[in-house]
Amino acid sequence: MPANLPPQWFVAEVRYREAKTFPEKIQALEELIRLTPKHKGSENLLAQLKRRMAKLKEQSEKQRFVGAHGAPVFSVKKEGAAQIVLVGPANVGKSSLFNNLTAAESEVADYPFTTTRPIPGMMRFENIQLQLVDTPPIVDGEKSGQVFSLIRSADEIAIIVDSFDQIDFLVKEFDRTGIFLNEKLPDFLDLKGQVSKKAIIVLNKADIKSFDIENISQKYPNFKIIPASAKTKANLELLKQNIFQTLEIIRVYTKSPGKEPNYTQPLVLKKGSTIFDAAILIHKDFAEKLKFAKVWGNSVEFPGKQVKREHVLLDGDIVEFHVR
Ligand SMILES: Nc1nc2c(ncn2[C@@H]2O[C@H](COP(=O)(O)OP(=O)(O)O)[C@@H](O)[C@H]2O)c(=O)[nH]1
Ligand SMILES: [Mg+2]
Repeated sequence: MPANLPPQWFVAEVRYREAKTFPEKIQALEELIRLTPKHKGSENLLAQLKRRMAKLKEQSEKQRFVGAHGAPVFSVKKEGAAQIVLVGPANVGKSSLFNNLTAAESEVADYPFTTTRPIPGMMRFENIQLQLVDTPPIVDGEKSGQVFSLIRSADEIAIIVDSFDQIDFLVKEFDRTGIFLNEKLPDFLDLKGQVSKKAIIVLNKADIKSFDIENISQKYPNFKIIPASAKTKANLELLKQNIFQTLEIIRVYTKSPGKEPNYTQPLVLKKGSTIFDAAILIHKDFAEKLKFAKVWGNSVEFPGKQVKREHVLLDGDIVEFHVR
């Protein structure tokens, strides 16, 4: 059912979007809520706006205490097809998992705060390299600002815990600091500082802990939840696969007419990408000269099908570009 928004609503929406300070934002959002029709068709929108208001007020409150200057920000140069940041409380086994999954080495100990700075390492998954980043523990949104800045620039985060209630705590902290997990931000509410992140939950120490997976899945339906053990190495392959799947990226192999595909260097694209997107990745000029392509793989009904630039690719497809 359409929301049938009045013209003033859109004016108020622009004002809201352009508001810089929290008081301005809150005022503009109040106006927006007032102008939203109260009927069945606008129910969802209204609920969304109210949720946003609650969050804004909370953040505004928080900012009063934090002050303007935060700690220096961590940053880790991205390498490979994507960057995945491992986060979680102290002593849950982040560094142990990191050491098992990558060729790098991060210090492990049975006391908290062994890891004091981010450590990058490469994890091979099939024919691509993904960058993992080990981090110091998250204490809370304020004390762990540096980890939160890493999260904001990551392509995915792996939330590592060894007990159920730690998930609740972390998800609340992310929410509070404007990090939305596995949730799309509505376009018209795209506020500065709010980000949407892909995330996976890892229940580590499965060798000594028992987790009520069903209960956890019910509570966090948007997440892939993987029990694993850095100690016995149980489920580490499954974890890799799920880290990859959560990224929602596809690998596409290029070939020249009459030649074999290049399987060693796939083009890595966002899920939903087209032939044109793939061509742009090679070169903008190349994409402009594109006439058509031939595709082998899951996205076509038969091998070698000729497709247009709008054709949506799937993981594992092979593409032969034809240019003017
Ligand atoms: N039983 C068991 N112990 C683990 C596992 N992973 C890590 N540990 C232990 O937990 C402690 C903390 O590990 P560490 O990797 O330093 O945790 P971090 O602080 O999250 O980086 C160490 O004593 C590890 O040996 C696991 O899967 N099972
Ligand atoms: Mg550590």
